[in-house]
Amino acid sequence: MAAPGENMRVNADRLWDSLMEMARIGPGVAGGNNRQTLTDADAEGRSLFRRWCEAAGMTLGVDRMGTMFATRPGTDPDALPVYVGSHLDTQPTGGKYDGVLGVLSGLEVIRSMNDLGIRTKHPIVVTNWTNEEGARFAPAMLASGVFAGALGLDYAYARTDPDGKTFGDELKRIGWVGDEEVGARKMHAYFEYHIEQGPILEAENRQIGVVTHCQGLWWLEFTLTGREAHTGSTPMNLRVNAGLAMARIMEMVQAVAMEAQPGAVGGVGQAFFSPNSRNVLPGKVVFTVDIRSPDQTKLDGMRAKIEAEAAKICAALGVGCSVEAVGHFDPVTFDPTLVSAVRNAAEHLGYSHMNIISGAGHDACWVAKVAPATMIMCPCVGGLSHNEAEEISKDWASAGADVLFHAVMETAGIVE
Ligand code: HGY
Ligand code: MN
Ligand code: MN
Repeated sequence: MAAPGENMRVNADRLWDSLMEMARIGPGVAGGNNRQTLTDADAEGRSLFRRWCEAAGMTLGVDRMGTMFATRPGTDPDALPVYVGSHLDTQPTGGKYDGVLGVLSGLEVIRSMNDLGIRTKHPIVVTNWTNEEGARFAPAMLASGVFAGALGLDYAYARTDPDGKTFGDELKRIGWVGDEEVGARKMHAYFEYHIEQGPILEAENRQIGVVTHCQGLWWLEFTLTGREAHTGSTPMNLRVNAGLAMARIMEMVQAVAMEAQPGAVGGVGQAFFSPNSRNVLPGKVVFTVDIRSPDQTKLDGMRAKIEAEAAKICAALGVGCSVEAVGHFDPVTFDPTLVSAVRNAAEHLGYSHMNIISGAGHDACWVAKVAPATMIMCPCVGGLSHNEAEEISKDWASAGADVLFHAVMETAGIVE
C-alpha cells in the first residue's frame, strides 16, 4: 500500500507558480527556455532554487561538479537519505518543464511535508544535477556520470563548448564549484520525475508513466576531412567532398535505425562545417550521430554497422574519417521495489498509469548504477520536447508530483 496520509496531495498551484517563475530565467525566443548549463542564466536559476530550498528549511550541499543537494533531515540520523532530483539546465531551444519539473516537484514535496507537519525516518534530499543536457558540454548527464564513477572529474572539467571554454573554467566563473567529493554521498533510493518527452502517455490517455527501463545511447562524433576548394570552379570529379560524405552517412544512419525497428532510433542533431563558407567545399565536417535502443545487442550492433559503413562511404569519396564515442550508457533496468512503489502510489491515488521505457536519457540512468533508482513520467502535449513549444497541463504536473510524494513517503517512512 502507498504511504499513510490517504489524502496527501501537493499544492498544484504552488508547483505551477514555481515552474512559471523559474521559466522567466533564461527565456528563449519562442516561449521556452535557453538556460544552458554554467551560463549566467543557469547561475540565476541556481540562486533562485537555493533561496527556495533555504526558505523551506533545507540545508544546501554542493559537490565539485556543482551539483546541488538540499537536505530535509529525517528522524534517524544514521538512515541514508531518499534523493529526489533532476536538472535545471535546458537545451538552447528548450522547454519550461524538461528537468525543471522534477527538481521543483521535489521541492514541492518538501513544502507539502512542511505544510502537513510530516516527519520521515530517512532524510530527503532534493537534487539539481549539473549539465544533464549535454548541449553545451558533451556528454549529456555529465555530473551524474561522474557521481556514478562512469566518468572522471578531470575528463569532465576538460570538456569544451563550441567556443572552446572548458567546463571547469565556466563552473568556477559562475561560482558553483562545491567542496563535496563527487559520489561520496550514499543513497537509500533515488526518484526522478520527468515529462515523457514522447507521445505514448498522451496517446494512451494515461496520467502516469511507471518507468521500468531506459534505452541505452551512443553519441558518435565523426570528423570528416575533405579538401577545401572553390564550389564553382572545381570540377565534380576532382572534389574531395566531406559534406557529401556526411550526407550519405546521415542517410545510412536512418536506414540502419529503420532496419533495427522496433525499438531503435538514430539521427544527427549537430553538424559543423569548416570553413563554413557558402562557396568553399568544406575541408572539415564534424557531426554527432545519436543512436539509442533498449536492447543492448541491437544498440551495439547499430554502432558497429554505422562505423563500418561510414568508413566505406568516406573511402569511396577519398574523404578522411575518424570517429570518437563522446557519450554512452547501456540500457537501464530500474529498481523493481521502487517501480512498485510508484505503481502502488498511482493506483492508491486513482491515477491512470502504464509501464513505459524512457526514450530520453536521464540522470537516473547513471544513479541506477550506484543506488536503487526509478522514474515517474507525465505526458506532454504532442510528445514534443527539446522544443520551445514543449507543454504540459497543470493537472498532469501535479498528478505526477502526487505520485512522487506518496512513493517518496513510502520509501522514506513516515514517522507518526
Ligand atoms: O539526450 C537526452 O536524452 C537527454 O535529454 N539529455
Ligand atoms: Mn531532461
Ligand atoms: Mn532534455
